[in-house]
Amino acid sequence: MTHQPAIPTLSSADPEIAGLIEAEAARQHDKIRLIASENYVSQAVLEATGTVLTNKYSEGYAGKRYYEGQQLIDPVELLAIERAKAVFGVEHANVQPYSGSPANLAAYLAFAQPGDTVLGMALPDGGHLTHGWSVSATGKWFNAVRYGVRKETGRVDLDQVRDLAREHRPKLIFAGGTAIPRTIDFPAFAEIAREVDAVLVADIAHIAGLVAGGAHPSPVGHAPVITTTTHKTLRGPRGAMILSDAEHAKAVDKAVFPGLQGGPHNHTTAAIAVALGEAAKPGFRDYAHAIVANARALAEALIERGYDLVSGGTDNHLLLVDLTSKQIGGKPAAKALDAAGIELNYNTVPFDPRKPFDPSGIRLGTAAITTRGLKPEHQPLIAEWIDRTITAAVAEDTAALQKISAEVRELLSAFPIPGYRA
Ligand code: DSN
Repeated sequence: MTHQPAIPTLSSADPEIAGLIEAEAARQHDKIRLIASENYVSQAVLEATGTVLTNKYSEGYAGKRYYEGQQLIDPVELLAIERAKAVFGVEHANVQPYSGSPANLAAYLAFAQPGDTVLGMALPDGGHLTHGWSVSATGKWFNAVRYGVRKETGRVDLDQVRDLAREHRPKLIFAGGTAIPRTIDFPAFAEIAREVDAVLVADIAHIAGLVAGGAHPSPVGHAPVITTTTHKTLRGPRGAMILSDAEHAKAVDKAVFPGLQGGPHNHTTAAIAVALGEAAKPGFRDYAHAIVANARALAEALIERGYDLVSGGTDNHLLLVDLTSKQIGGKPAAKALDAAGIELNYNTVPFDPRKPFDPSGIRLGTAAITTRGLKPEHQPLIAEWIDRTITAAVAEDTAALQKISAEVRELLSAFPIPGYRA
C-alpha cells in the first residue's frame, strides 16, 4: 500500500511526514469523496507538482522576467497559456494566480478602486467570500452589494441582480459561486453588466471542467474576465487562472504581477499545463458529461428518499441538501457521514435560519467519484448509505456508521485512484 509516485526518499528522510502522506493517500482511497470542490488529479499532474521547478524564481512574464535562468520556465508557462486559450477559446490567459481568492482579488485590483461598489452573490445563497462578503477584504475594502436566490425556486434572482445593478451602478459584477446547483445564465448577467457599464467577472471555479468539456455553457463572449481555480472539476493542481478578452488582458496581468503576487509557482504552472493537456483530449468531454449524469442520478435517488434539494435538483456537478426535515443539522450530519466513509461538507442553504458554523445543509459533488469510475447505477446505493447514516446519526447509532464504512470500502476497492496503490 503506497503513495504514487512512491516516496522512498521522503520516507527515510522524514518518516513522520511521509507516514502522514501515506495515511492520507489511503484515507482518500477508502472514502467516497463527495466534496464538490475536490477531485483526484492524474499521476502525470502529481508528478509535475513534485519537480525541480519548485526551485525557481520567475517574477514577471515570459521574456520579461526579473531573474535570469528562465530558458525552460518560459516555455512551460507559455505552454500552459496556449493550452488554456485553446481549451476555453479565449484571447488571453494568466496562469499565475496562486489560487481562486488571489485571482478574484486581481480582478478587483485591475478594474476597481477601494471604496467602489461591487455586486456579487451573497455567501449563504451560494456566492464566494471574495465576491464581497463582509468578513473578506473584498467586503471590507469595497462597497459590496449582494444578490441572492429566489425563495420559491432556489435559483439566482436575475430581476434582483438587475434592480441592484441599476440602483448601485457597480464597477464589477460577479457571476458564479461555490454552491450553485443550476446553470449560470451568463448572457443575462452580460446584458445587465452592459446596461450599467460594469465589468462582468465570471467566477467559474466550480464548473471550469464542465465548461471545458461542453457540459455547461461557456461565459466566453459574455464575461470579458473569467476567474477560475484549476483543481475542482478541471482536475488540475491547486492553482488558478484568469482568462480574458484582449481588451482586459494588460490590466489583468498588471494586477497579478506586480500588483498582488511575487514569483509564480512554476511547478504548479507545469501541472496546470499537464491538466489542460488532459482537458483538451476528447475523453474529457465524456468525463464532464459523466459528472453531470452522476449528479443527476444522485439527486434523483436522494429525492426519492425524501431529501429536500435546493432548487429541486441539479444541472451540474453539485447538490445542496437542506436537512431541516430530517431533524439534523448539516454539521452533525457531515461528521456522521465522514465516520461512515462518505466525505462532504456542511453548508448553509439559502435563507438558512441557522449559523454558518452550524448550518442546515450539506453540499455534495460528483467530480471525484466520476474520476474514480463510479456511474449513475452506483448513485442509488450512495443515496441509501447517506440515508442510513443520517438515520443512524439521529438515533446515535455509531455501530451502524462503522458497518456502512466497511460497505463503502468494499465497493471502492474496485475503483482505484491515481496517487495510491492498494
Ligand atoms: N473552498 C472552495 C469550495 O469548497 O467551494 C471555494 O473557495
